[in-house]
Amino acid sequence: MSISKTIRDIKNLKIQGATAVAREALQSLAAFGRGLKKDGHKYIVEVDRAAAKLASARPTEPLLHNGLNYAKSQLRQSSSTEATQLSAILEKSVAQWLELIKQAEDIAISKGGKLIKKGFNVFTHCHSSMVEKILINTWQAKPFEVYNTETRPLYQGRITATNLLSAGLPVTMVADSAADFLISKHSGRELMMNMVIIGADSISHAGDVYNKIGSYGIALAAYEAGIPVYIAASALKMDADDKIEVELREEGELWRNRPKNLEILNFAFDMIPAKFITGIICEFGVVKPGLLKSRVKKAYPWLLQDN
Ligand code: RUB
Repeated sequence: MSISKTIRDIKNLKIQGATAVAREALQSLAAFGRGLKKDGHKYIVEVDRAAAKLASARPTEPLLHNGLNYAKSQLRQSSSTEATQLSAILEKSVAQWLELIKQAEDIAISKGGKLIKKGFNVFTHCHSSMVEKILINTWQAKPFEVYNTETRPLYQGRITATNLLSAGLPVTMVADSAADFLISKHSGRELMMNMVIIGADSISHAGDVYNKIGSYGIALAAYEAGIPVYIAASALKMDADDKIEVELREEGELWRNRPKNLEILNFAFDMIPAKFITGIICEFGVVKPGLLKSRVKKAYPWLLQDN
């Protein structure tokens, strides 16, 4: 896919979720590199330019930003100057990044599955491919119930519900505004959630997690009710600069024909403080949020170079 089409699809959420965004963007960078007929420095400058455009398509996505930086650094380290050789390096670095994501997913599926017990009520929010994979892969062996949110304003919860239902899992949906009450003890014994499991877009060095707007309230309600909150996400989502910028999206997503002069703040994401998080399910197993940075430093020393 061309860079501009990929950016369009990412911006309008045809491609959604941190992993899909990173995957598609990196693949389109590799395709762009294949078609580039410039040698040496000019090749690198063009790739940098395309990577910058892809990075700005969604500002709250370190899996994308770190992947682009990885591919750019591999190009810079090479002594090759011919376009065909540079293209092969770019292609290889993208393949390596995608393989790291895949390995993280495989481990998370197995480690995350162990946390779910037969008969559990599991609560999730938005649509995370990582969470979806964990739930689907675990359910056959030990059936449980899933509760999820519709996820306003763009209803990504419907993607989760549809995909889980097609895989045979029972799903009950609530409005976003009902999530905190459902999770609280006041919704009654039968509706007690056993765990919350949600994805992540970005992880700070202290282990705070940025995810779809609404995640903070859900985690707060779970913390108050003593329900464990797990985040399923590759550690490659750690924000290298630790300066995450929360994406503000177009006002019309919230109200297309809104009254004139109405100000709308359409936050795409919010932040769950590390203290509400029981564990991050990732390629290192289930890790306490405060300990993730040291694991990242060891496994991916290039990711946090100056930090
Ligand atoms: C999606 C979202 C997901 C994370 C993780 O938001 O918040 O929970 O991106 O997804 P949006 P994954 O729909 O705005 O992209 O586990 O697939 O990486």
